[in-house]
This record gives sequence, structure tokens and C-alpha cells, in this order.
Amino acid sequence: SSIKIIEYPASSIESSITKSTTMKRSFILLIALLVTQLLSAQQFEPNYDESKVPKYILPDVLTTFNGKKVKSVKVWENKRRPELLNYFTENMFGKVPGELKISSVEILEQSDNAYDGKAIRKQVALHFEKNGKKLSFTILIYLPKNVEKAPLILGYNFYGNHTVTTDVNVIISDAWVDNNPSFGIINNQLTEQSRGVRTNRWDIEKMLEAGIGLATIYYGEVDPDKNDFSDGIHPLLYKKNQEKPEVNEWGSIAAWAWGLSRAMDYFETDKDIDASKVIVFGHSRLGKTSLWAGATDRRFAAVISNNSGCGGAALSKRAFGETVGRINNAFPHWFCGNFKNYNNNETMMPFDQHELLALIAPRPLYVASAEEDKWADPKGEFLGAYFASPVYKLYGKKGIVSDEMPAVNKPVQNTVAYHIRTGVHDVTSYDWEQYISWAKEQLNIE
Ligand code: GTR
Repeated sequence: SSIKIIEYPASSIESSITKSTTMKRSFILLIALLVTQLLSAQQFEPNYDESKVPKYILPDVLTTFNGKKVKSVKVWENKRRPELLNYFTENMFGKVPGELKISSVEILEQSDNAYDGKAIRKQVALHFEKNGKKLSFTILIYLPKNVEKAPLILGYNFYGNHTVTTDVNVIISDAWVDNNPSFGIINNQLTEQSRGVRTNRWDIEKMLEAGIGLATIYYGEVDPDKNDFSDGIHPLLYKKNQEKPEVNEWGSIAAWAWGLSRAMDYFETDKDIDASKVIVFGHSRLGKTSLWAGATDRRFAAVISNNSGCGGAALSKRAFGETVGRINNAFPHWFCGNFKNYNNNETMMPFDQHELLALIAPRPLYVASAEEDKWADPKGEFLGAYFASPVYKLYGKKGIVSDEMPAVNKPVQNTVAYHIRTGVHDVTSYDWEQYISWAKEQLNIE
């Protein structure tokens, strides 16, 4: 369908040419991109046969790289956690090469009469400036009015803030228009046709009823999702004459995670928000992003990974469905250059994704799969959560204790939670029901 197409944003806009020329160009680029993806998808044959999963040895999360067993929280925190975090940084997501603080905060709009008077709405732009370059992104925030300092779910959206709700007051951002020139513009006029097209993925009313707010950002404003490092946030931290990140420097996922941390910087200053109860959420590539944000920024109180798959919660060494080689070929910009060393070479990985999940301990972590989402390897996602759990145990917290995968639609909810629901790669009301009740319990939300 037409909506599917914008999962792969097409091209940037050159201001000197008209929108319609740009639209034609973007359309051609989009077709080229889809053809390329189709071709590489044809060359790659995913394995969906459990009996063909290669024999693999999973590194023990509680044994250091030089073979010492970790038996205390102290050794985990001072030795093992830092070495793992460093390994993931250098070899998978890439490091943020410097510091970049918010240069100014701008309240674009606010109202205390959203959702029939049940919510406060704020639209807050964060502005950044460095190296003579600028970037801004906008956080759309809904807070339950009956809560003095509201806990929050923070998550990126794929399609623009105005797509998560039918609320006509939500601003359609310029960046969204630039990234999606073939959608929502007719005769050079921005139309309303995309407003609310993704409400099915965001149960905002359910959150508000539970006393939890939502903060969401269009991910393309932080870094457009394409293999191009001349745009987005990256250039603001380039050294002189640098044109793309070094092999150990941030890819797009690390850039998106960085954006979530800057949103957190803002929440800490907003008296209507309880910054000690921010739950970072993401679906698919944005689920990989929420995991990396949770690993790198311990201010996030809890983390939700919805169908995050390869490079997220799923064990890479299983090579079931999407693999490291395939993801790096299809999306060369997501991870850092060094991660390509493991293309078709998972046995050489001295780490795996259970150790990414373990970096979130002892904070609550929810990993969720969908039965028909084989590409994301539901079993690999479950095992990721299971093999991360010894670190939770070290903290006296209950993770996933049985290696038996729970039945479909039978969640297991401890400090580490897991469910596999019926259906496809998506975010559904079922998922939100689980996340909300689990988060309320884990974070003592009244
Ligand atoms: C797929 C990709 C997955 C997942 C998904 C998404 O094409 O192979 O890893 O991230 O996109 O983000 O929707």
C-alpha cells in the first residue's frame, strides 16, 4: 500500500528547485531504492528452519572477556558492564564523537484541553547548533491532566508526530515533508491525508487513563533514515573536513538513541514530568534504538523492545530470519562500520544481543515478539531476554527464569518481561495493554 512506501524515506529536498521536480526525482530515487532492496532480498535466503540454526556458543554474560567469572554487582558494574558497553559502542552502534547540548528549547504550542480536556499537550522544539550547522526536532507530549508530575512513555514514530493522533493541532513538521515528498503534498499543497494514519500503533487514551503520558518524536528529524551522512545530526559533530563517521563512530541507530537522551535532558527541566519514570519504547528499528538508548543512558527507568529483531533483542548467532550480513547490506547506515566485520561471520562475535539487554539491568525490560514476525526471530528475542536474566538475578531481580518459550498470548511479566502475541510485525492494542499494566506495577505508578 502507499503507506508502506514511506517506511523507506526517499530523498532530501533541494530548496532551489520546485517541489514538483523534487517529487519526480524522489519518486525515481524511491523506485531505485525499492528495486535495490528487492534485489538484495532475492539474493538473501533467510533460514526459517529451527533444525538448520547453526550450532553456536553463546558468550556467558557473567564471564569477562579474559575469562573471570562475575559474582557480584560490584564486579558487574565496575568491570563487566563497562567492557560490554564499550564493545557494543566500538563494534556495533558506534560512539557519539563529542558532546552536543541543547542550545535552546522552544515551546511551539501548548494546551490544557487536549483529548476532551483529559490531557495537556505540548509541542516542544529542541534546537542544536555546532560547527555552523543547526538541527531541530520536535517532541509531541501528552500528559494526563489529573497527575501532578506524570510518568512518560517516550518513543519515536516512523511517520511524523501528526500521524500518531487525529488531534488537528499537531504540527506537520517541515522535516517530515522533506523526507516524504511523495506523500501528503498535492499541487505543492500540504494535505491532511496523512494525519492520524498511525493511530493504531499508539494507544494514547489508554496511556492517559493509566496516568502515563506520551512523548513522541519523528525519527527522521534527528537523522533521516538513509545511507547519507551529510544530513541529520551527524555533521554537527564532524571534525574539520570529515564527511562521514569513522568506523567506530555513530550510525543512525546511535544517533536516534542520542536524540532520546536529549529529550530526557528536556524532561528533567519540565515540572509537569516525572523524569525518574520515563519508559523508553520502540518498534522494529526503533526498538533496536530504544534498547541502545536504555543501555547508554541509565536515566531511562524502563525499556520496551517491540519486535526489535536482528540487532535488537534477537540473538545474532542463531542467524534465523534476518542476519547481521543482511541487515548491514540493506541498511549500511544503521550500525557503525566495524559491525560489518561480522557479516556472515557471527561465530567470530565475542558478544551477542543478550548482553545488550543485560546492560539495562536492573531496570525493568520488556521484550515482545509477534508470532508471524519470523524475520525478527521470536525465539531469538525470547532467548535474548532469557540469557540476559542472570544479571537481573545478581541484583536480586526476577528475569525470565524458564528457557521454555511461553505460549502465544501468555505473557511472562517479571522485572524482565516477554510475550509473543498472535499476528504480524506491528504494535497493537494487545501490546500496549501488556506494557501499560506491567509498567504501572514495575514503576509503582498509581
Ligand atoms: C526491516 C528490517 C528489520 C526491521 C524493520 C523495521 O526491513 O530488516 O530489521 O528493523 O525493517 O524497522 O521496520
